[in-house]
Amino acid sequence: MADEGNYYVTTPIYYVNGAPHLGHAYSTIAADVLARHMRQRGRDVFFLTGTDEHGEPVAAAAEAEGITPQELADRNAPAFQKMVDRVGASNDFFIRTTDPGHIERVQQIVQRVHDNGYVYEGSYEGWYCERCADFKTEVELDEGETCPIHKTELVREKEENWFFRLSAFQEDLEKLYEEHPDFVAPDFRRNEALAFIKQGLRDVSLSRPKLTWGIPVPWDTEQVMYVWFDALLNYVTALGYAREGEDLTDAFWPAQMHVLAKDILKFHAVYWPAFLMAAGLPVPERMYIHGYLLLEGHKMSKSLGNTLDPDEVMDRFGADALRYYLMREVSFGQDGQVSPEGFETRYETELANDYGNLASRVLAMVDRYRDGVVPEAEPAPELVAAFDGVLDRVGTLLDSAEISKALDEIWDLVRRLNRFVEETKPWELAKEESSGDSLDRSLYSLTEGLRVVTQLLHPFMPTTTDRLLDQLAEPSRGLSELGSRPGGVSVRSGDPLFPKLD
Ligand code: ME8
Repeated sequence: MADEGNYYVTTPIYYVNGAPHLGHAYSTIAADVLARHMRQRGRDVFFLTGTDEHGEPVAAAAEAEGITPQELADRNAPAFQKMVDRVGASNDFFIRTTDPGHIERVQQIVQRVHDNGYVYEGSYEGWYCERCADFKTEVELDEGETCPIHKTELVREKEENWFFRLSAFQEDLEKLYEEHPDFVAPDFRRNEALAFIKQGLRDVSLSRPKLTWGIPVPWDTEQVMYVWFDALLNYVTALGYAREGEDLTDAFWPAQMHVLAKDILKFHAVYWPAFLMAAGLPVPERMYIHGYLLLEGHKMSKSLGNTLDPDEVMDRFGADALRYYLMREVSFGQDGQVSPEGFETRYETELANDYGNLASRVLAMVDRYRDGVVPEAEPAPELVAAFDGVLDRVGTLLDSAEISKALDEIWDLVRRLNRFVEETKPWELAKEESSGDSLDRSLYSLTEGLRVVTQLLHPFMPTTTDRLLDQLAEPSRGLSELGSRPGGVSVRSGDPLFPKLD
């Protein structure tokens, strides 16, 4: 596992021109799992999320509604804050790019990039996607000059404005990728970004002359900053004013992990490190590019309706079930289908049966056969073998944000514990006085196993595991090894963790 210094993790900041949806919840939950896990390891964590409020996409949406961009932002940002809270995110700050603290710091940093000689006035003509707020290069274009992401026709735009000398960082970026193979994960995304760099970098717009909704360029206040540099800088500016009277920049920059999806790879993996270099700031350690949740192609479901609406799922099943489902169903890094049917299957077979039943059975048996007191015994060797090294394995996977792989490791142990129940059959051991030691060992091992997996699952399902750890009389939300807690502790049965579906 990586050294245990500070850990700074971010999500993209979401555009306020629409309502929060499952995709936004997904990135937020993923980053939250990492933040919570790192806190378990005793690292000092800063977790940032927020909203991207400037630029064309927001200005256009406001215009369509006949309100000002600021009004639109003020109306929609709280919906994102609510979503973030609802999914149980433990973010340390919620940045809005209209925060005066952000605006002021963006201007300072851009001025530095200018003073360092990486800005010039020029003109540019190219294919522009308004929804991406992005000039596409020839290789990025889909057939017929359409946007590869939105599939819409692009506009031929010509503008006179300020440029960022991205081309000056060609060699530095290639070197960065070579020296830090972990900079972008998964590998196929790294290769994609590197291929983009290797094809030859062209300078990019730093400002937009026609737009008024944005941060004024400090040396030319007739123009506003191109929204992407304004937005990317949130990762640095937030540290300057998130905690009143304190500047966290030295403690937390560079970030350990940016979490984002493939749609914004180029901005993060190419523009962002170059811009930081131009400002004389260190580049982030890693970024993880996850895939898209796909919702099409699923049929009506009686119980959940025909979309996987995060609010609806959370109303009925709580945030933990949604968190678990999203982290488990889609292999992190890949695109993946999600559906109400898929949710119900995982809920019943894994949450209610594999885990919920395991917890109920173990606690009920300790209650019935040992008056609720965990017996004193040594852990069974077969479980010791299964649990051996799991903290390192999960930790190493989460160091590289391999979230679904980490969850797979943990779930293998949940299933191993269920098999252990069937193998040792405590209810039969309880019939024979002479099997007392074997029963003690079985119940001790099961309680320990349940305690250890529940701690490991805590970042994924904070509320449910809090409850279960309380029932297990385990005060720590950290991580521990199987057998590290002696018997003699009183535990409590309770209601099912994941009640069966009607
Ligand atoms: O791009 N599946 O904001 P945005 C998974 N403001 N994740 C998804 C998703 C899906 N179907 N749809 C969206 C922006 N996301 C900029 C970012 S950062 C400095 C500025 C998630 O509101 C995913 O994280 O369009 C994706 O990268 C992000 O939302 C895009 O959010």
